[in-house]
Amino acid sequence: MKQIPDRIYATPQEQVADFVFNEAVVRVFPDMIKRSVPGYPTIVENIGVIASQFAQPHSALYDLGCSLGAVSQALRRHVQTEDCRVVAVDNSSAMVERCREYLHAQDSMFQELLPVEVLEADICQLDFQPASVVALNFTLQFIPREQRRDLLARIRQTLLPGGALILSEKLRFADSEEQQLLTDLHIAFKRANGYSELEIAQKRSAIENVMKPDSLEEHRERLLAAGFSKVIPWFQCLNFASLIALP
Ligand code: GEK
Repeated sequence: MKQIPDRIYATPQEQVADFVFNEAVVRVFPDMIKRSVPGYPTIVENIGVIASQFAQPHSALYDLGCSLGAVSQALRRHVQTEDCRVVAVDNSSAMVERCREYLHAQDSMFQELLPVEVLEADICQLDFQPASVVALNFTLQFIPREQRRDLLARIRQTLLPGGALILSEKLRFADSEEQQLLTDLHIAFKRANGYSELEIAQKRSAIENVMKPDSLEEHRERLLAAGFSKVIPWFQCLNFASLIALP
């Protein structure tokens, strides 16, 4: 599938509005996330691989903040556990509409995929069904900080024994030198992927009120406080990381 290049911030904007997951973003999202998040394709594919180790028969696999369903597709490529189903959730109607189309296209290309449903909903208001795998792939950072612990506690309660939460996030660092170095390296990554200084600066001011990263220590403490027993980092590339949290 040909990807439309992300040019959203390529021309100067008088006032850069807060970032929203609207139709304009949906159109360029696959290109945007691949050129902005170091390690994204590796993380997505391996969420499928990891999920295949934790999936339990007769359970749900959640993809929370699914965007266009990249994680749902990876889950369906890798998990073959009996009677599992994928539940993909996003609160952007533009994302949900396109996600349904993409998953439908996957259905028409492959046989015997896990069933999937795509819900347009706020993940903070969701009634969870018993689940063996929950993926929050770069979504928690968009949830208001004061709601994060409660959401994680509800995910913990919905997880079956032997299941897992897979949590990927942009990280911030308490040490200012480390924070500066990794921020500079992330900017270098974006530059190397063809983003101009103007695009990098405008995207940064669009996203800074909307996306609030935490440190690895904050994630670990919050996950333990929410009832998880163990937190295992399995991937980091620059200031982006992914963790497995066990119930
Ligand atoms: C991927 N996981 O491609 N309820 C539901 N969805 C939400 C909420 C909420 N309260 N808040 C934000 N979102 C995807 C990438 S993108 C990350 C996830 C990024 C959704 C929002 O609409 C968006 O689609 C997604 O979370 C975050 O693996 O763009 O950096």
